[in-house]
Amino acid sequence: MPSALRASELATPPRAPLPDLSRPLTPDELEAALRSFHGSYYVEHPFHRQMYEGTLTRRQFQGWVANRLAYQRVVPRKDGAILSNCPDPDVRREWLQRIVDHDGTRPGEGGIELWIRLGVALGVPREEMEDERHVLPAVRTICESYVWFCKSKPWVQACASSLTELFAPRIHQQRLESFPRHYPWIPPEAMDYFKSRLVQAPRDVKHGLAIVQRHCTTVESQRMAFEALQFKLEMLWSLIDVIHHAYRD
Ligand code: AHQ
Repeated sequence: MPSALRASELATPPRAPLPDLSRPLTPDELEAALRSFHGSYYVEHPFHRQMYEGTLTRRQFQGWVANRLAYQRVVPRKDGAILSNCPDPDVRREWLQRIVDHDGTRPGEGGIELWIRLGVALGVPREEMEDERHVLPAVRTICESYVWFCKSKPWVQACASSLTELFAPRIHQQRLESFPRHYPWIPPEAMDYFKSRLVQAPRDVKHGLAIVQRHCTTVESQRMAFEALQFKLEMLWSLIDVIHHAYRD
């Protein structure tokens, strides 16, 4: 008799059945199978639903932006881990751009700076963004797990974990549309980060997908690519779940 046990809210992302791997998938089938995980992307989380439906409070926005900086700051570190494990100079040359996108080429530039400016636009003082005083221990642990994953797994699996960005344009577009509509107190310059990702994410996905399609040609390597994507989907879900529960009114 199954128990009546269930978490108090949508605590687990909707899960699609794993793709059928009775034989290796062709590159196009592999892309379609990776895209079939879209239902588990954290855009479906109640916190993000509240965000684009217009019911998020300033405090929730500020808790979110301050904590999400911890994620933005681990991105170039996990990309550095991938570079350290990747033997292919062509891949390294292209993957390197991701670090420049986040760190810029000098202080005061790059995506992490744009995220800090988003925080200031949402009302969190720059000093409180930069010193991470509001970052929850669980958020920091979850973000570090992404770095450890990319340090410890084969580089192609680490590349596969970045393919949650197959689904990211939708979440950035939703913010660009919903913020002006529901949150007139948010200044337009706050959108700069999302606009930058609408350009960078599709470019990164094209590169990451090509790597996975080129290297994952067996049932086992394709299964590991799905497991890498599943890990990252659950990592992002955990991240927003902790923020959601920490800042509920
Ligand atoms: O701002 C984001 C970003 O720079 C990245 C890098 C990429 C990766 O390599 O894992 N993933 C990612 C994501 C960013 N923003 C998230 C958001 O919700 O704003 C989405 C996230 C992703 O989907 O992985």
